[in-house]
Amino acid sequence: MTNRELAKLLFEIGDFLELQEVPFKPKAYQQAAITIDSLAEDIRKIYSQSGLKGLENISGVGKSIAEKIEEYLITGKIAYYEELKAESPIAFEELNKVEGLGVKKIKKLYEQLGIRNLKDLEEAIKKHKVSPVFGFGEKTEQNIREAIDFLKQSKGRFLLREVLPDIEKIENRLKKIRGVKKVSIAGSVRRRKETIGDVDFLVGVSEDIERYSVERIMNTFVSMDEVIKVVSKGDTRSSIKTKWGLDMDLRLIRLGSFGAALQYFTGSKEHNIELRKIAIKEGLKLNEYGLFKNKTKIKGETEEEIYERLGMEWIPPELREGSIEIEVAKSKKIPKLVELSDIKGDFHCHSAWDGGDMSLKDMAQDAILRGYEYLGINDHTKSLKIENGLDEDALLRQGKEIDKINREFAENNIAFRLLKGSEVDILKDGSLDIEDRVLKTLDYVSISIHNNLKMTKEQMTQRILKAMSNPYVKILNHPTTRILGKREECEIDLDAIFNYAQKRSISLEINSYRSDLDSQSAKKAKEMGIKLTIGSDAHTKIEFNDMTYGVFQARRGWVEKKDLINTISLDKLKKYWQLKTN
Ligand code: DGT
Ligand code: CA
Ligand code: CA
Ligand code: ZN
Repeated sequence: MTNRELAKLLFEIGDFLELQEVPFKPKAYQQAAITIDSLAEDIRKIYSQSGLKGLENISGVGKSIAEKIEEYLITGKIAYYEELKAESPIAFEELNKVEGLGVKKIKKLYEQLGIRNLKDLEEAIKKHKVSPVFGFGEKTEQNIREAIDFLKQSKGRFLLREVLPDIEKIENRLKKIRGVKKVSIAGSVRRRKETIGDVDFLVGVSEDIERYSVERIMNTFVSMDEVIKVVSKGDTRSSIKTKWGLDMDLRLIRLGSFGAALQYFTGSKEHNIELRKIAIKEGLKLNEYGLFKNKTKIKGETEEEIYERLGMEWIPPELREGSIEIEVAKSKKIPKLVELSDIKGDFHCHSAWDGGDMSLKDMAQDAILRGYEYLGINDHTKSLKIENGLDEDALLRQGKEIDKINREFAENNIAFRLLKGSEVDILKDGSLDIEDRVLKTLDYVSISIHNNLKMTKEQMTQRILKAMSNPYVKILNHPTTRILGKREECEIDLDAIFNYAQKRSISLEINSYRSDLDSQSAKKAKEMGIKLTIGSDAHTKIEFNDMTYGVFQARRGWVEKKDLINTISLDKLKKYWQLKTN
């Protein structure tokens, strides 16, 4: 993920410059960061093909920034960044992680209270020093306190979305080591949990592997560029700490036991305990080396044969949480879970109109390349001023542009359609941010809560129910407003929301970026017959890829293709939502 890492660095350079009140430069760095983050192409490839000139050709990247990118690609570092960081009295990275704190607030806290890091901030909050600082009300102090607690709680766990590409890169590298026959990721990563504690790699080798081969595999693993500390190194297991702070284990497994090890180390622990009980009932013994009868190994090479011998279907890792999956597998009723390739469109993405960086046409073209049949443009609305929310007029104008693009597709016989949507803000009183006369011109209306999150459960629920009563609403986005890793869900009566969604055939979104709905709630909605959608919430091209993580979330909620709306074809969608054909 060089693009993203680099973008983060450049963004931080911008932040440091902003802290120092340097004019203009911060914007330039931040703009370059946003562009690079959204590049479809790997920046290393651009550089290897076209050198410094290629970098300068990226829009928003001037000579000076291009040189810093080059330095990063060659050395893995930017000296200018290191200098700024060393010079800065503030542990900016740390403070910036606190939800609700940005450059301006951090600067004010430093200037007025001398707060340099998280510890200082905690102290100041304890002594109620923060609220009197102008611009910081009682409520902000409370919010900051909660955000710090949240940070501390989630410490040590990583968002799968943020680390999986790096993990897969390492997986692929392991596959290429001589002597390695098989590689699989196990543990919570294989179960596609939304957060993971560490990474568990299994490496399969032949029964008669030579010592030097074992050495080579382990040496390669512990000497990768990403390693900052070797925790342990042995013949069957090694552990490392990576530069991201993420720990990784590698276990060497003989192929004859690979399935058993994969089953065991995939977990979850709860699932394993249940499974072992079943083995015992059958007079067998199950462990990471195999399934044994007396002292003889009867199964071990593949997971499938182990589950089969225990009288059940193979269970997708996403379902292995020790709930009902084993019962269901015994009666051979494990559903066929939704897959990324089932997805035919995305209803949640943002265009340049509301501050994203994709033109409508760019977005459509990207969606076509992904094999989508439709893409719903779902920009924010006017009450979200920082997001450049659209007002009624803008939405109508945008609708005209979408019509025009769709006409071009039709003329060229391209069976693809941009849909006119909107992510209409639910105001404090539950009314919608856009008038009905405009809502009715759209293909679909999706609604979201973004502000005033601290209401009582009763108030919040009433607010959402009222918004859902608008006749044009088709989707309730991120129903609990949680942003995994950043913000807890708000107080809300999900049962009431689900009941009403069921009654009015309103679809609920699984938002990829926020992991909201969570998998348990998604399962419940599915069981009630509520149709779900998975939305990427992309603001940049690269974020369309986040659909993958929404699919994982859905799979963990037992969701099938038929439970989703954005798995149906354009033709079916036209009927389902009664879209006007054009
Ligand atoms: P994580 O790393 O916290 O996100 O979660 P996991 O599930 O990856 O847990 P981890 O890395 O501690 O262990 C990997 C798997 O190994 C776990 O899912 C199941 C198996 N395992 C670990 N410890 C035990 C245990 O004490 N009993 C059983 N039955 N299985 C275990
Ligand atoms: Ca793990
Ligand atoms: Ca582990
Ligand atoms: Zn959105």
